[in-house]
Amino acid sequence: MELVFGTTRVVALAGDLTAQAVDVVVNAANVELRHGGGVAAAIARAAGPSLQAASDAWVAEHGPLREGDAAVTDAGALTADLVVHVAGPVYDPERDDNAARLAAAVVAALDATADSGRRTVAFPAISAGIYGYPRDRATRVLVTAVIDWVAAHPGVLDEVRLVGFDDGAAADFGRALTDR
Ligand code: AR6
Repeated sequence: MELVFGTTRVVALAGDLTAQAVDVVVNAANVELRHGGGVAAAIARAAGPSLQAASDAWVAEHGPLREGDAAVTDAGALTADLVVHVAGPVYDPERDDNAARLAAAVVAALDATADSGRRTVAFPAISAGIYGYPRDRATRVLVTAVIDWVAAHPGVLDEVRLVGFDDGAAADFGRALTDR
């Protein structure tokens, strides 16, 4: 599934985020940048030890990542040049700001990608794993945030890839794109 907005493609697909041939891979991190589980652990494993070391150095210098901010590290052995780490919200059904917090993570990742001068970026379904955000809703929030950002930043990125780990996740991204 693919939509084109000006010169920017927004693509939904199934696959392994760590294998994407893009400039920037977005990590669904925690604020400590301790990449112990989920897609973060997969990225850390595929990138090699330099990624966790760079993440530790980032936290030592800046303190824990704030929600709505991004930390940029090199990508070690990944095909990508950079990893942009953002922390999505832990989903809390008692709160009414889950979507705004998730959208802020997306914006932070896209801003950091643009600031780096890179033009292609791949996202996982941030918050939709260990952080418990219902995946169909998380993917809608992610897609809306991406499309709004792309509309506000024409010509800045060539491709935004939304990578579901399985066909179900890719279908959620695809539906969210189609329904826009
Ligand atoms: N490629 C693409 N998607 C993946 C991959 C992969 N290799 N592996 C998992 N996913 P999660 P969160 C999907 O839990 O909910 C970590 O421990 C997965 O199926 O990685 O934001 C961090 O360090 C799900 O749909 O991220 C934090 O502590 C999506 O990626 C915490 O988990 C996100 O799941 C963050 O939790």
